Amino acid sequence: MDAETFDLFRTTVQRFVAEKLIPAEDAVEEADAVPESIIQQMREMGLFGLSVPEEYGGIGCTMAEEAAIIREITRASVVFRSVIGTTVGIGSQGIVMDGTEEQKREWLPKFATGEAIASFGLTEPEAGSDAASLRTVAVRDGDNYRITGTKRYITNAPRANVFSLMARTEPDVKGAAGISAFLLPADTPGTSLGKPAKKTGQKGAVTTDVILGDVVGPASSIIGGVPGRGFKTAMKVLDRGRIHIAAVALGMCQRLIDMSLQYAMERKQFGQRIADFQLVQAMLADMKVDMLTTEALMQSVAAKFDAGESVSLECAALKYYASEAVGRIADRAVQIYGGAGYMAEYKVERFYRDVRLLRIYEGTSQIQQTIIAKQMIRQAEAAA
Ligand code: COS
Repeated sequence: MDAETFDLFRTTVQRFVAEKLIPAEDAVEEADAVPESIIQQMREMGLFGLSVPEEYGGIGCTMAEEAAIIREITRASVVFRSVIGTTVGIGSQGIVMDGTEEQKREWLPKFATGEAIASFGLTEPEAGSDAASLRTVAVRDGDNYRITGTKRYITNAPRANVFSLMARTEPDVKGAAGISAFLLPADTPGTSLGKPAKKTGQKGAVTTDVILGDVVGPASSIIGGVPGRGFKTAMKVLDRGRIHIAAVALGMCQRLIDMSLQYAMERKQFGQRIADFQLVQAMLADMKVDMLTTEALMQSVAAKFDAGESVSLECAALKYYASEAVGRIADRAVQIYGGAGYMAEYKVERFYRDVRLLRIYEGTSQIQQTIIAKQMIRQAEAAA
């Protein structure tokens, strides 16, 4: 996309966020659901197809462009992003990165229009951070596999038309090497959903278990057609997803800073606006520094990703920093608002709860730390 077209697209998204999404935030929170009319508008704007290459009908954004658009969307409640999040990110990217041409042609055009929604199934009741210990099994039966297991906390499961899900095809192989990634249509007999999870925040984002009771999937539905490569596909998808999550954090950083600054400039105590007190200024300044640092890191990591460099360490560092930064910013926003910051009608308490998840999903901060440190050690060993 040339710069002018991209700017036009970004401006359209900004307008949509200001005119449609932000005004709908309270109703979404109240109903615990995003209205179908908004989802339809997102389809019409092409937002489900941000990351689908143009040859398959998508917008074909670079990572830097995707991050820029996601930042705009998450100036509204992060729940709206969640509607498109798994289709733009972790649900579809396994196919883009490792899928066969046939798999790409089958699914990507449908993701691009939002006709099909993709969801990602890695986590299980007994396999969270230790993803390679997953227990869902896929047993070969002629040209098919019979898949049995439970996938946990699956975002967009009730909306999904297809799951990119990881299962163990080699029962005797422990760990990562025995895992394959399947493309399983959500209406495959034997597939059912658990109850919607009651969450701390992000009301309107839907998350349930996906229960697989002897589900039959063809061997041709393995991503890339070769068993045993699913864990690596999942890890590559998560590397990229971590840049996306940092963009989610950046949008919310901006929103919370804008709200806090405005409130501090309006609210008066001791005869003057609280923005003129240096202890409040310290909080505003720290918020800004956190955001600027995240922005700079984002720019460098997204550029390296787009240049095809190996950036697992950098993706982990960015996700770690961005999600912790937005947590600190949300905490300071509540503090600047004072008593009002604890009250639902002022919204910052809601955003404070919403962004808490960013430090957990797509790899906890502690997992990011271990990825960074392990790679540092590996690089030092290789150089020795
Ligand atoms: N890209 C490509 N390949 C990767 C990779 C990456 N980013 N990370 C690991 N791999 C490969 C390794 O190279 C290794 O392959 P070989 O055996 O051929 O060398 C294989 O995958 C296993 O890697 P490793 O031994 O590092 O795996 P671990 O079991 O130690 O786990 C972590 C690695 C902790 C990084 C992984 O389990 C993880 O990311 N956990 C968090 C899961 C998560 O984010 N869950 C969120 C759910 S989705 S919302």
